[in-house]
Amino acid sequence: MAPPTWRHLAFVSDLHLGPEAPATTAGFLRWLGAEALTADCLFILGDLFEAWVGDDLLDMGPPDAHHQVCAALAAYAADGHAVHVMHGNRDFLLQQGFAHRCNASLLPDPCVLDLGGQRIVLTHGDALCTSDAPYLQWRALCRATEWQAGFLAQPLSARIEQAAAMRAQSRASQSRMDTWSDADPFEAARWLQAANSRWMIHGHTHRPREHWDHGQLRQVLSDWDLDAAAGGALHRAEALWLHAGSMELAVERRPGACIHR
Ligand SMILES: [Mn+2]
Repeated sequence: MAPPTWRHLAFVSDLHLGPEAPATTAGFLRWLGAEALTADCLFILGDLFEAWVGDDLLDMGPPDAHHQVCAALAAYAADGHAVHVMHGNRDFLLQQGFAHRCNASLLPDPCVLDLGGQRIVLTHGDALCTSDAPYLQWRALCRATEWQAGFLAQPLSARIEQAAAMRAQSRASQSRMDTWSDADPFEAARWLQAANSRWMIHGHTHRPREHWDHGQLRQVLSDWDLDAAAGGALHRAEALWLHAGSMELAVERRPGACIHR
């Protein structure tokens, strides 16, 4: 249940921040210190980071983009903004050490945001991609406590190496596919029905748009990418805003960061 004092809510996902995305990371930090200050609450619906190998990275690794982002989120939260973070398929190992450091709370996936009686289902979106059976198998494995305990028991350097190998493998399999998997609208409709809701916000698919179907609204968040090679892929960075008035709720998509460098 959202506190009734919340008027402006910002939603982002799929920023894929980290040392390999310096422009996107800088763009997010700028946004957090400017436009995002008008939000009462920030929802990060998965894949804030390109990879997360364990919260101990913040204590042991040399300071890098991960530390910068966490420090900026902590400052943002200290300024009075609520920060809620959901796991994505890249940063599912974010745990309480991270949350504590950023003064953020971790959201279960999916969860329902009750905004003045309007029930909004929030999810990263990867579990909606039901046509990708191998991925769903991997998802079930890597979300299991036992797998995570085994992974986290390895030294940090071994985990960093392993994560890089997994990302390389994932990139290779994506480039072999003509289209990468999309959310299944029927699965989304089932989730909405189960949650007694008609409104869903998710990310993951990098296909930002609104889907209206049988009176149900599904809003897909934009990914952020300000590092794409010039002349190649488009630079993207967008936040979804909800503005709660006394009578109504306004929805807005706004550029999340200056796309000119
Ligand atoms: Mn994702």
